[in-house]
Amino acid sequence: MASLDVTETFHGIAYPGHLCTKETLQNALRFPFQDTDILIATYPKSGTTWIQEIVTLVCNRGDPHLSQTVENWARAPWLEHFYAPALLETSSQCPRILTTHLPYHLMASALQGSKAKVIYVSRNPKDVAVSFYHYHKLAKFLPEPGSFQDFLNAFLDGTLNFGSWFDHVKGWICPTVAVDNLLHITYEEMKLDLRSSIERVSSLLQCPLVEEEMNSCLKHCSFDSMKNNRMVNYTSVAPEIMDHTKGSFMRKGKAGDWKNLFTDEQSRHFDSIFRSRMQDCSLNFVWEAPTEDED
Ligand code: PPS
Repeated sequence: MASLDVTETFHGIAYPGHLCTKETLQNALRFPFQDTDILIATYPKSGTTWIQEIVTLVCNRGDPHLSQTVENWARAPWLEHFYAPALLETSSQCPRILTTHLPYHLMASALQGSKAKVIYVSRNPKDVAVSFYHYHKLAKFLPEPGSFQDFLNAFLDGTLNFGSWFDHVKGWICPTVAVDNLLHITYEEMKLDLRSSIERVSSLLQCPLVEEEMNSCLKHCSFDSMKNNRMVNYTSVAPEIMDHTKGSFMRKGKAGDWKNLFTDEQSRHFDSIFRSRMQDCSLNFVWEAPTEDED
């Protein structure tokens, strides 16, 4: 494990050297998928931990034992992180739940011809930027974020760790070669109607749930449950790695929180870059919080 201030640059994208090396990133590109695998792909702060929890619960028919006893990164490891191969070698979990923040174009050849099921979660990018900004203050393996204005410029330029949000979303949603078995779900859909989002996941995974199992999934993947679950809230991470005095990983869990940080000018500038970068992609994002969720 490298020191916290190392950045690894791989195919033009920066990654935290604390978690990834060129070798671990290269290995992820050649990952031998099994047909039963489930791959969660996200740009950071888009709902990764939430979908990891949903998938874990659906695969276990609502039984929270695994999600309350094994940390998310151990039961749904990031393929590009240094610890993944050792974990997967000793795991008997079936199906395997895997996670990646890598862009589609880097994962394409490993996925080609595979029957693995892929779940891509996206979130409106203004909320992603705000969540990521706060996370940079907490996570000691990411660079200091500077002012929000500086951070936002870097987000829009695609120079942050994990690269450009625009390229990531467009790559996975409009891939050059169609990915079989890909479910695209948004953070806002999960906020608005968690039950039907879980139904879509259970249908992709061919794991139909009876009412009691569904209710258990709903209960255990609610924001309040997850905020209090040490297996997903990262409170067990050492303070040298995450400075818990600077904030919580499970911060607000809201849609539309960007309105509390963006100025009108920042929002207008963001909209114009968004329009130009996304003109070749017909995705519609939900930018406003549902009424009951407003601050
Ligand atoms: S990471 O670091 O990429 O794995 O982060 P990720 O899990 O993708 O994103 C963290 C944000 O997701 C919010 N979150 C939730 N929101 C609503 N309901 C549930 N159950 C939930 N679980 C996680 C979390 O609070 C982070 O968003 P912000 O806006 O910072 O609160």
